[in-house]
Amino acid sequence: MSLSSQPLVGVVMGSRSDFETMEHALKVLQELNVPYEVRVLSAHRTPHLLSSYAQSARGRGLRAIIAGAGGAAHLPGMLASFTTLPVLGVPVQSKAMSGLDSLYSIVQMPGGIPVATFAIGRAGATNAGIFAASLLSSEFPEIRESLDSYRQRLTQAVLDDPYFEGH
Ligand code: RP5
Repeated sequence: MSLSSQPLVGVVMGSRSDFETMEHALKVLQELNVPYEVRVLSAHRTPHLLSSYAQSARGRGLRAIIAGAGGAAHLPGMLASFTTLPVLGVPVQSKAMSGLDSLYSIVQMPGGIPVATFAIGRAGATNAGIFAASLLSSEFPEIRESLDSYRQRLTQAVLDDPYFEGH
């Protein structure tokens, strides 16, 4: 299928304060030519909006949802309870517990309602973006090509490093 500007991935965060982390998912989605939309939705502060967003997501053409939250991070699990789309959870690094609370909240889903859980913070947000692109890569050849060249650039950066043992 060919790409249009229609969003394929929803990037959701529990608070505007999560943006500094979640922008790394947005950056890599952009780099990989994946059309996305962004929303701030809270499991605690806007539960009704969260449910309508998740329940309408598949019908609006989304293929996956990336959800980042910190602390008592119910957002990814609650989204997953309202949709069977893949939900990719990013634990945001909290101040009180350095993100371990967020990680445990997101990763410990009961059997039956999965959330694919990524690393705490920036690496997790980046990898969630790349993983969403991987999920789309069989359906959209342009995304597969973007992923291939992204991987080649990572490899080349190592080969170009003056401390690389081949130099
Ligand atoms: C969570 O609470 C959010 O995902 C955020 O990481 C955390 C703190 O939110 P704020 O108090 O900064 O809005 O729901």
